Amino acid sequence: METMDKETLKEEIKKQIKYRFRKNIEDASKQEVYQGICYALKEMIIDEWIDTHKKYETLDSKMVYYLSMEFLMGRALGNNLINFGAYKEVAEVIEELDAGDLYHIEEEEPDAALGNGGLGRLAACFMDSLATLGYPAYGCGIRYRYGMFRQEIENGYQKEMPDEWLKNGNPFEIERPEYAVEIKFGGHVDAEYNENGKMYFVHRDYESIQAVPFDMPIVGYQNGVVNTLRVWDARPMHSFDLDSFDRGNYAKARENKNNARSIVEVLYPNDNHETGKQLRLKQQYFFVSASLQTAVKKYMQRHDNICGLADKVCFQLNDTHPTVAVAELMRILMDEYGVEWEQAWKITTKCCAYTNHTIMAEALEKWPIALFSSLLPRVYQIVEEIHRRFTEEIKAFFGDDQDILSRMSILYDGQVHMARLAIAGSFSVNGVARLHTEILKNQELSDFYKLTPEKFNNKTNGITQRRFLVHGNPELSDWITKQIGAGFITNLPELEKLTALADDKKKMKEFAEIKANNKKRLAAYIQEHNGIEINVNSMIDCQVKRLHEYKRQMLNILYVITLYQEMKENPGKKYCPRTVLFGAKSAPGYERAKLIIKLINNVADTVNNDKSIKNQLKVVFIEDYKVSNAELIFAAADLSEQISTASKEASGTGNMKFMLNGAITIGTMDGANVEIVEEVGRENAFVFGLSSDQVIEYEHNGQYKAIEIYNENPKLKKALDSLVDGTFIKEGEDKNLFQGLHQALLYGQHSNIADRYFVLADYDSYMDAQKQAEELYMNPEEWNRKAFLNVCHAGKFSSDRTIEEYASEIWRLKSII
Ligand code: 26Q
Repeated sequence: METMDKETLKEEIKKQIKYRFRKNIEDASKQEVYQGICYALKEMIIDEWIDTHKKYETLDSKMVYYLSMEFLMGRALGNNLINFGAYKEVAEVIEELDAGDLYHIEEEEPDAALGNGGLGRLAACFMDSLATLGYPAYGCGIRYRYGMFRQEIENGYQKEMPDEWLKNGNPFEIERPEYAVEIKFGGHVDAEYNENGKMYFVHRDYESIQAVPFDMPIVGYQNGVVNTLRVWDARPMHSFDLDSFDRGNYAKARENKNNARSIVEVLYPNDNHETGKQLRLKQQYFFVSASLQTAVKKYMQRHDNICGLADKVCFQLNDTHPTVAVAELMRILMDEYGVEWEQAWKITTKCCAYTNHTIMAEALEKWPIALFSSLLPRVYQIVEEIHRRFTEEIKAFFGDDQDILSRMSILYDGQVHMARLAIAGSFSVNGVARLHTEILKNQELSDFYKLTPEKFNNKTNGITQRRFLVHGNPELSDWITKQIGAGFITNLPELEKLTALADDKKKMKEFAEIKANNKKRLAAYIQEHNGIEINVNSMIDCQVKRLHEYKRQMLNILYVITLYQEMKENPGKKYCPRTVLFGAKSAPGYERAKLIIKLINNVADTVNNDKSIKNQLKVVFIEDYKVSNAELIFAAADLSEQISTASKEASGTGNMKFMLNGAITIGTMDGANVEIVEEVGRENAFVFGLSSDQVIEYEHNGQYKAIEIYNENPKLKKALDSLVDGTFIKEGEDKNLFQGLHQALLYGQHSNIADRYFVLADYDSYMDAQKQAEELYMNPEEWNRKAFLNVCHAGKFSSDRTIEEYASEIWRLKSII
């Protein structure tokens, strides 16, 4: 907040460039200017960063440790400048120095893509809100050498390229070798007895790896608070094994070194899908153990009795990925601090809280016992004992019911069930949207809910308006500030005050112009990165999110195909001009998802090159969808596609980002869409499709027959059959390329369930909803008004609200401001 005057700022930037690159600013590249600004800014925030942590210590604040395998941060510079309150000054200074413009300099920064999608981005939004609200918090994660892969589209196919985000260094991070800790893998455990005959356990013949923390500043919004995201790097314990070195085997001596680093080499690029790879479990234990050891050590520096830990520390588990924390905390308490089991369990279950992000069965984490116990022998022993006691508890409550035990046992069928361990070891279990939490309580986790109803609670997700409005859509943000002041930047419900302007023609025209400008900005990006020209006067219709069958990009492309076929049948007819944008990464091993990407690209090719369509329909697959280009897309969108099969999308957060930027939702009653529609009013959205109850009912009774729908609906039949009649097959391609997709929808493939995600069931009502959208779009004033009301009613969906709820209802934190 202590900003410098502009002249000092200029000197500082020039100085940084000079010392780091031996260059004067006029000779510096854009990358060098970018780094110069980062280091100058770092200098400005460093005192507040130090002071924030001093304050936490002096106040002996209770602290939340947000344990997450993923932090999808995106770029830091722009946001740090905004939150620090120096964005406009720096932008001016850069221009005065003739060093380019800030928008383009920001593009020099690679996205920190240490996450897959929603779950990782949520963690990043939470970091921003925690700092802005002044809550004592650490984000704890892994410093992956390679984050989410860079996506290239080649011939319509996804190609994965390594994400070398650290290539030019990471200006904001600080390495903290003095806080390195030891992590132990493998070996075996021996029981021994001390002189009093008390048994204790010794872990022997393990392999040690060193965890070295890197700290990244999380700047609160103009409040003097700077929190820390701490990501762990892995190193060999000793730089090389002297023993083998002495024997002259240098290569062997280096081997161990490579092994250690392989733990943090790469983010697993699977979203909502479990893989069961040993290295993944290593990653989990690695960062959890490092974070917990550090938290406990820090606590013990200020307190003499470990028993009060839960008064000062809370570990929030971001999904089951860090669940080994439950057993690791038990281990630390018992083996390192001599706490007895009962007492240790009390402490642990007062410290841990678990957030569930999915009900998709294939995402549930399970580890083969053999793998788990050989990698973490001592931790496994503890899991066994937790299991034994939990089983007693289940039996005492439900009786000896094998069905119930098969659904609740931590150890079952040769596997460690992580969600069950997380629930048993936590005092809080939360879902991420109201509907999702209800499904957890009444369906997926109903046994656990019966056993411990007091643990269950909802925390509807949110997003940070600092990134997704102030930074991503500066024109709209400035305009809103002119209308109602800047209060919404830290208090999003103030957007409600805008509602009064909905009847003011002039203001509504200004609002529409901002959207038009943002479309031009996006068009320039697409032109530069995809080489495609888009019609900025068309409806910008966006579906950007991970590629997953349950998210139903398939339903969207089927509509596109239908529309295309209609246009071909009615050559003279005038249609609502539409640009359909897709952005999506597929897990590299998810073949059907990859085929859907190929289908979208082939449809795009056919449609975009068909002269008879004129400018009425265009399809664009945006390569390498990521946080930084997402910001541009949200700002420019007219229509927000949120079309998952009801009950499958836990919350969604892209839906909120679109709403905040004045796009209208076309969506199912799934996840947070339910609450979005509740806030904005059903008349200001396009709602369609089966309800979650209907979907769940079909899943139970097996009565759903996709083939009947197909046979009874000629339009749908025509659209679907175009997948197998060669319409979208290019020269030289296998004419059966898309047969698998056709098959999966009509008859089922591999899994043998036809149309698992009810695409055909929702096709008709989706068509209707799309027709309504087109009709409304042809009436620009009406469209604009509804889009505007979406902005006005987006206040609930700030992650500030979400974090306030976590802080008061789960963590019991006190703000330092
Ligand atoms: C698990 C095991 C092995 C490898 C990878 C994984 C893995 C990785 C990522 C499993 C799941 C994820 C990510 C899940 C996710 O992003 N879930 C989304 O969370 C959002 C925030 O709560 C919700 O809005 C979305 O609805 C939900 O899909």
